[in-house]
Amino acid sequence: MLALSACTVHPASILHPQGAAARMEYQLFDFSLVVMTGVFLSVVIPLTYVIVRYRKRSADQPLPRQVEGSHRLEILWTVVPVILVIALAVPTVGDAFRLAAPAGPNALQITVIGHQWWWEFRYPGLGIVTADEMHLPAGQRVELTLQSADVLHSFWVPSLGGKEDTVPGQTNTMWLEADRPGTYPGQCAEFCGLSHSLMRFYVVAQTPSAFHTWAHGMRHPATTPRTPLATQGLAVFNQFGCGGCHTIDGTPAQGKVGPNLTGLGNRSVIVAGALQNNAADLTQWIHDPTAIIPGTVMPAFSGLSPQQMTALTAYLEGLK
Ligand code: HEC
Ligand SMILES: [Cu+2]
Repeated sequence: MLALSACTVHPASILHPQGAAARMEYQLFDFSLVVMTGVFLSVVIPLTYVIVRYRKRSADQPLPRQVEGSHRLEILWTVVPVILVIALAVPTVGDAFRLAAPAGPNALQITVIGHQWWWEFRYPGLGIVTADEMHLPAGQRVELTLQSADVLHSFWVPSLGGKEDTVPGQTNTMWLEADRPGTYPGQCAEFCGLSHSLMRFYVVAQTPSAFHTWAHGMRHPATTPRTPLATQGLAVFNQFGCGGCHTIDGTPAQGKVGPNLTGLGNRSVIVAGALQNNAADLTQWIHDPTAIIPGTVMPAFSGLSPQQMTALTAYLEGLK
């Protein structure tokens, strides 16, 4: 069973690094595993041999000759561990500095803000603000500036790099890079309240041209509804005060409590990846958010009629 459990390739695994930062960390992991396995075997094999070879064979067997102290052995088992600790420390400290170094002038800058319980991604150079899905160009270094809107969170994309905390009132940085286009799951790795375990997100690495297409779409989002149904939806959005908490660029909705909904139609997931981006899931969310994210500040809008809901979701889905 144990051997079989190693068969799946899980996308969120430090054991399958998909970028430069993750690979450095994985190589350290591999190296320590080899060293530690050597230490384990060099203790357990002689120990097992001694236990079997010198066990008490009969009740009247006398005690063996008692010996005490051996300078040679004591020097050996002091010097060997010191050498091993140095061998582990040199690459670890070196990588820690390499990972903390600035990502270079060509790095794409993204600000990551942890909220209870969702992730906000801002691209200061591109004028984009979004949530849940962090897009980046594959093969290019990305420098992350990490902040928190409320409590401690920890940003973690296992297959792309290590964890870095988002700390209230403080700014941390890290860099990461994805070798190839793909979708890499991430999650909050620091207990941050009731729905901590639901605080997920995705890193969507794209070819540079696909990334630019995405960025262009996000910078020039639809702001006016394109169908009569969506126009009704905008009225519902205003009537129920959604704009008090949500921003939609180019509209009067400028709320800052919840995720920025600009370009929402371009996303594949909503609500920290707990739901898909379609009319049915949006309806479920707007009707009863606490059923999905216990403790969320978004109130339930159970008073919407089915017609109002259809119009509202048509408006939201059309934001692309
Ligand atoms: C009191 C503030 C508040 C109000 C009012 C509010 N929301 Fe929200 N909304 C939030 C918060 C906070 C979240 C993030 C929940 C999470 O992921 O944990 C959210 C999430 C969402 C999401 C998912 C967005 C994403 O990026 O995943 C949608 C869609 C949404 N709200 C639509 C609406 C609509 C439509 C209305 C009006 C009917 C509305 N909200 C009213 C606070 C609010
Ligand atoms: Cu968190």
